[in-house]
Amino acid sequence: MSITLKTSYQPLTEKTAIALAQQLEFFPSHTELHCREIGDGNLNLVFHIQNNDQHGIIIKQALPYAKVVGESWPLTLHRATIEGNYLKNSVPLVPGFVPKVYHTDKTQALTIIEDLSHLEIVRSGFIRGKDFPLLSLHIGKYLATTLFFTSDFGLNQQEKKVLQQEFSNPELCKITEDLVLTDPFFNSETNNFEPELSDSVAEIWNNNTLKLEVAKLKYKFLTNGEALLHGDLHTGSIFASDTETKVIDPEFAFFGPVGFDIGQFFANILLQAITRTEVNKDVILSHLHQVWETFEKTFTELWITSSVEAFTKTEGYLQHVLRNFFKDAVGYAGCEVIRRTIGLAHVADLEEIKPYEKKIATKKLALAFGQELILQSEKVTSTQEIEALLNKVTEEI
Ligand code: SR1
Ligand code: MG
Repeated sequence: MSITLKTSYQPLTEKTAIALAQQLEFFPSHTELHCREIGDGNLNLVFHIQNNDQHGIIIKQALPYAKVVGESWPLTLHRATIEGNYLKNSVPLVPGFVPKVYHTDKTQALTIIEDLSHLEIVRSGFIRGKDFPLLSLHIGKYLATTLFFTSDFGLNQQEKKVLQQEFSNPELCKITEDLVLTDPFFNSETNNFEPELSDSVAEIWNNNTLKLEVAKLKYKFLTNGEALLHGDLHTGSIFASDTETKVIDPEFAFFGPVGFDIGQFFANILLQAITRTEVNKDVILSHLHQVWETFEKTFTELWITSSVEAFTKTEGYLQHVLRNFFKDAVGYAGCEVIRRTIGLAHVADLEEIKPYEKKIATKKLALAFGQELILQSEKVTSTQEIEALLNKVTEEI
């Protein structure tokens, strides 16, 4: 059966995805192909196409609305162009840590990348008890390299401003501004939480000191274009194995505060850590320590070897910059922990906890811990102190 592919935007089906792969000659003609729609995220279609020898590609297509809510929430297809451009920009910087991009199509909102089916989404792997021993070493290097070379420390001022225009991403930024940095702190319609959490949630909504800190973090997110961020670096945006790590889904990319990317990674490690018992918690927390250690070390090396900014030789400047990144990361991590507990988009780490009473107790812990992260972000100066804070909140609750 021959399938005609439209020239105007058309959501793919498993059949038309195969037809597209054939038309683009990813496989020799007459090869038998198998396709499955595997998208389990909130926004897009994802097709995995393989031949009988297990060689394959992944076709990602943006939908013109937010899948998690439905057609009532229209969403720009331009995010596919942002995603393709981010990956193309990152390949030369961190070739090992992002997938190869084979093809992009603006009209069809497509990004076709290498097959990653030999890897596993980190969030699912963690829930199954996997360790991913190199994950935080890889993500620390990935963060330091992508962020340094798109910041004013590693990129020429003119080039940065041009790149900043290319990565203007207002609609996707608005999602984060609302869902991460506003709605969970007010009685907003997008929030979604169990009635048993009402008292803890009311505490958040009534805490002016907390809200003032969140307001500052949101303002930084709105105004501080430090470097090109991935913009949604949670453990569902990372494929890994024992030896490999690939960061995917950079459709939220834009120039924002460095601490946001680091903080989202911190938060999603911590969201997994709080679901664990003392016995198997350390292996997860080691990712928290190692990601920052690696980030700090790699960023410092790049600062010394590859800086384009005259003031980077000024004593104390690097320490000042790193301190601000860390402080912001702790604050943004707190916002992410809270929004993944009571906001619109939840995480399986918490949702899959059984029985129900244990899920509620863990969510209460997440809310208390998220608040502490935000409130203590000025004081906390190391990941060991974050761990100590988690232990303190766990004991108190
Ligand atoms: C409506 S989108 C909800 C969430 O999914 C994405 O992965 C982002 O994390 C966003 O906040
Ligand atoms: Mg995503």
